Amino acid sequence: MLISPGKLLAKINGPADLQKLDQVQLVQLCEELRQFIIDNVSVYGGHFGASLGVVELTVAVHYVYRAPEDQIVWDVGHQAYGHKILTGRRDTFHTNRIYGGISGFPKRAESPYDAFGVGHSSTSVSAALGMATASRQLGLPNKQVAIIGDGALTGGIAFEALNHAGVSDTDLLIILNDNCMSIDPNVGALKDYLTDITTSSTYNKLKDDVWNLLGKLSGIGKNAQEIVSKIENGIKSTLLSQSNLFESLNLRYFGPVDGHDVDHLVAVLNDLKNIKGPKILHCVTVKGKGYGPAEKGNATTWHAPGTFDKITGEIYKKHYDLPQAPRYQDVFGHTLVELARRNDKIIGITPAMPSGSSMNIMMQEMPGRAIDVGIAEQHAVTFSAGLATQGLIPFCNIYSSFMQRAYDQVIHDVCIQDLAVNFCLDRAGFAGADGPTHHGAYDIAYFRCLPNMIVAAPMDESELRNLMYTAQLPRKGKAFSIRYPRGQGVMPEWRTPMEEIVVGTGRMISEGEHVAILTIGHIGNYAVEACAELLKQGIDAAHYDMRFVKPLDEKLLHQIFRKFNRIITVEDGCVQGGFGSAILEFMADHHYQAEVKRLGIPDAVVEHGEQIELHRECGFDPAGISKAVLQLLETSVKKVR
Ligand SMILES: Cc1ncc(C[n+]2csc(CCOP(=O)(O)OP(=O)(O)O)c2C)c(N)n1
Repeated sequence: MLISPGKLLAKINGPADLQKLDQVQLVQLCEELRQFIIDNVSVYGGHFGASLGVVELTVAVHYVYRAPEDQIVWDVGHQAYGHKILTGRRDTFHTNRIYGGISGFPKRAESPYDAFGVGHSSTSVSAALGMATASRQLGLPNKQVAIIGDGALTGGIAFEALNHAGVSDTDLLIILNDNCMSIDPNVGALKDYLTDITTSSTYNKLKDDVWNLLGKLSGIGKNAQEIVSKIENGIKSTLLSQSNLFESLNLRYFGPVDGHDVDHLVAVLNDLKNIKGPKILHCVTVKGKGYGPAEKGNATTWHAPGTFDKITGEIYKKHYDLPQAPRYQDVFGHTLVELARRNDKIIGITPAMPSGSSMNIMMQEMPGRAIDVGIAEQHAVTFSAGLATQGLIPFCNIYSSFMQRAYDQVIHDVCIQDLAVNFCLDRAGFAGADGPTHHGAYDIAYFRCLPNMIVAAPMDESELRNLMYTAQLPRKGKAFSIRYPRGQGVMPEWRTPMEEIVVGTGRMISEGEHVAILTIGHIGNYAVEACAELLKQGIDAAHYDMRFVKPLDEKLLHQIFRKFNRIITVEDGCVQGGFGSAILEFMADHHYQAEVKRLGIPDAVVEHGEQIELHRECGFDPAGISKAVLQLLETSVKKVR
């Protein structure tokens, strides 16, 4: 179903067309853009509230700045739908996040208007500052704008960049898109500070007084450029730097302004464009703006609601006749509460993903026992390490791809000190529609090489519960990581009694003669399907769910390598350095000889799509596993001949 744009939007094939409009037409364009986003996302799904919240900002920025020469860098990028639509992707927007379609995030390979690829948060200021510094060095006149949310501003790298930007010789503009929301309500002292400077009558009066005074002194009225040159004389800096965090970092602070007043935004941006030096414009916006159900409803739900009826606001839910297996994240969330009730040393930590990880279940049921630390994965890990030094049992839940941010903290603060921190890695394996920035491809490889690290993955809900149960039992040191994928498991009756799994033990799922399939984690369920299919063709494949990549179940592996000389490994993770590599190392270390075929994520950037589409593309869906078995048997037979 192709969705028709409004009259003005239909004519915008790039920012140049937008810039031809009269400024008075921008309000209507905003309306049409907003409607186009609503029409599309309600049918095709995707991120929602954030893009609606920046419609006016997007139009104003593209009206005033000259992309792609001027570089507009979006943070996270989930709010950049309007930007995509205005920059030549209106007619492909219905393919957003769909296999083979456009990406849900800005992506350099997709468009020259996407100045920097994103998906993970808090990078925009660093990237735009790099571009601004390069322009200065190359003598280019172009401008750089970083657009960052109040949530993304809680990430450490954003502060590192502000710290640098304040002493940089650039004209960088940072636009702070402040809607008081991350995915869940934003947290931390900075959030309070931003609310404070937005609403504080004392601060705003002080600021107004300074500006009025400057206007009077200079006798030139409120022209921002001249005011700023006066400000440089020191009056503003002495008065305001004591009361404004950004001013004290040497960034000129403008605002707060209404981020939904497109006219005013255009006027302010036109002024700021000519102001030298690094500066920040604080825009106050509303997530979901202009769509009643999102504006009035739960902003977390409307962050990425799935498909919905745009008239009634009803979010479509699939209905099933039979009970369905739960999502792994919910099994994690409920099991953590169950364990925490019995073990008062347990504490939950999430970096800004309470609802994404289902840690919100514990936050609601046991306030104070689960903590959202903001978009701060590095801090989440070291904070967990600190908790562990005092004998608490942290369950630090971080998406596999976001954990990449905290690698040094895992090594330096957890593993080297041999601290017993539990890491639950959600979204391990292909993440699906979010694409390569979010695929949890590398965690097996990046964790299995670390000392004092246990690496485990459950094949089903019951195993997840048992691994979590095992991870909270008393142990001396060792980090314990448990990875599981996005989406549903396989057990509608998942509340099984919990029992310990001896660390480093795998299990046999089915016996066989011709070939052994070794799997790790949920992907083992594909192998079950493949074995059943192969059996129909007279091929008897054994299947082992290894459960641990580290330590490996060596006893079981000796049995396997003594019996089989044809082995297939399957993992929803990178093949290089992953689970299959661990099996090859075992084989080499123990002088076995076998033909080993490793299935998993190849050494390439795999784009977005449904998880099953990506598994198929990479050859480890059930049919791919069967095919690999047949090929292995065939090549072995040929070799014997
Ligand atoms: C490193 C990292 N951690 C977590 C996330 C998940 N995430 C995506 S959007 C988002 C909230 C961003 O909030 P904000 O920057 O305020 O933007 P808003 O959605 O409110 O417009 C989070 C936590 C991420 N993308 N990257």
